Amino acid sequence: MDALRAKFKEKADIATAEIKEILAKNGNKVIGEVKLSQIYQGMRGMTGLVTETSLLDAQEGIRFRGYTIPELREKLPKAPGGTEPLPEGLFYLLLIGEIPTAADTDAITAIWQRRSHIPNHVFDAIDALPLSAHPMTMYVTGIMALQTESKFAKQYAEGMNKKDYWAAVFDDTMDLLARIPHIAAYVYRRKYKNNEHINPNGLLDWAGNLAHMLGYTRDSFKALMRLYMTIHSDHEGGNVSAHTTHLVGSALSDPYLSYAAGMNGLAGPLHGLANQEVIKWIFEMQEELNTKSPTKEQIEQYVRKTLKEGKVVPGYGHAVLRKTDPRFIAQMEFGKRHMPDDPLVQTVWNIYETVPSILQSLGKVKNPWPNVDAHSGALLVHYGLVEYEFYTVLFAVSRALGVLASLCWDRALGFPLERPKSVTTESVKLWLEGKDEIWDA
Ligand code: CMX
Repeated sequence: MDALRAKFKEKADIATAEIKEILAKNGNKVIGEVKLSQIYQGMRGMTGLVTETSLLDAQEGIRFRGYTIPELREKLPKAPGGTEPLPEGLFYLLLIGEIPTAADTDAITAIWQRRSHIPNHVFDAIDALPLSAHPMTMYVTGIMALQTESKFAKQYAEGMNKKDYWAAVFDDTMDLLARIPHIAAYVYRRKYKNNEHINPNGLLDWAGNLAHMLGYTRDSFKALMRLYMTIHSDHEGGNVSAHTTHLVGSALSDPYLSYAAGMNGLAGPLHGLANQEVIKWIFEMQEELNTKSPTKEQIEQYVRKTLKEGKVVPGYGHAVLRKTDPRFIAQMEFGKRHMPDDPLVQTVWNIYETVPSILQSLGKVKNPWPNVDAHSGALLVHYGLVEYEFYTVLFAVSRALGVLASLCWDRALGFPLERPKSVTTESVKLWLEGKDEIWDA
């Protein structure tokens, strides 16, 4: 822990000095321009924040610290005999900016095992919710109850020097990451497995242990969890979950409060909840057509019906990406390797061959291609994890790696309270008439 923290501080000090110099020389340079339409239409394409951990290219997809997903699958350390990267290594990469050694990765596994204890009141808080509550509501309730353990909140109340914010955020980050797999598994076993819980296995890696606590023992499911946790972790800074965590953290709300806020955004159907919506939509299609393997013609008709009813096709489209999401492709490759004959997985591939041309023909959808959520559920169903309302919780566990690594950077770089300017339509009208000088200034 101390070695990782020291290495992070070393990197952050170098970056702080670099940014200071960049701003001293170039702080007045103009980056892009803001159109009126962008203010009204979700700030698409408007550069407005710095996120060090990853960068999204509309054509190529995500790069984590400069590395593509195929590169990471090759370069990041793996579990003994494993084929997929360990998320611990991905976290090291996001935090430090370098590919870790196997020893670096093992050290993080050991820290997270040591710090994984969860106080009972967290489970009591989850238990206070009705079983009918959505798993994301239970999960975020667990995170909020765990906020009692925040070192940042405690040290701030005691009067912390602002130079030390980063260290307290770092400590909370490591504690939170150590604990969230157990909270996620608790939610799953409580809601779907008769409240029969499985103790953590201190010999397993972070994602392997999550698989174990969920109750799925096959090695290939553990491999899926490692891949899943790695590819869902980060997608630069503007997406709802990352941006919300960053925004709330800028008020110096501690990492527990900031992460919980971000995950409430992930729970929206246009963002992370789309992974449950995809499988729900496919199950409904199978039921309506009375077949487990609909033909491409049947899929086409069902897609057209969905659109006619004024609904979106879940798992398709993206606010930034303009081609097939490499996270979709990574999961497709996993499916081809482990379950090529699974009818549901094949249906996902048939949907992939059907939907883009239909969405393209609408003339308004900017990206007709599948995103990460189009594929993930079918892989989980293959292993028996059919309770699709739980899927966004898995996304949330993974997303913690990215948004918390970024929060460490936010405080280490001394980023201030985020507070963009907003306008009213009245003020826009005055501005258009050349009457609102204050806004121009
Ligand atoms: N099905 C039907 N219509 C779609 C569509 C889809 N999959 N994707 C976009 N459109 C529509 C939009 O609803 C919009 O229609 P209106 O003008 O009538 O309002 C129009 O096409 C233009 O939208 P866009 O600029 O292409 O997309 P946005 O940047 O506004 O939205 C997203 C992006 C992801 C919200 C949208 O594509 C969508 O709703 N997709 C389905 C939900 C989904 O899969 N979300 C998960 C995204 C990944 C993640 O965050 O996990």
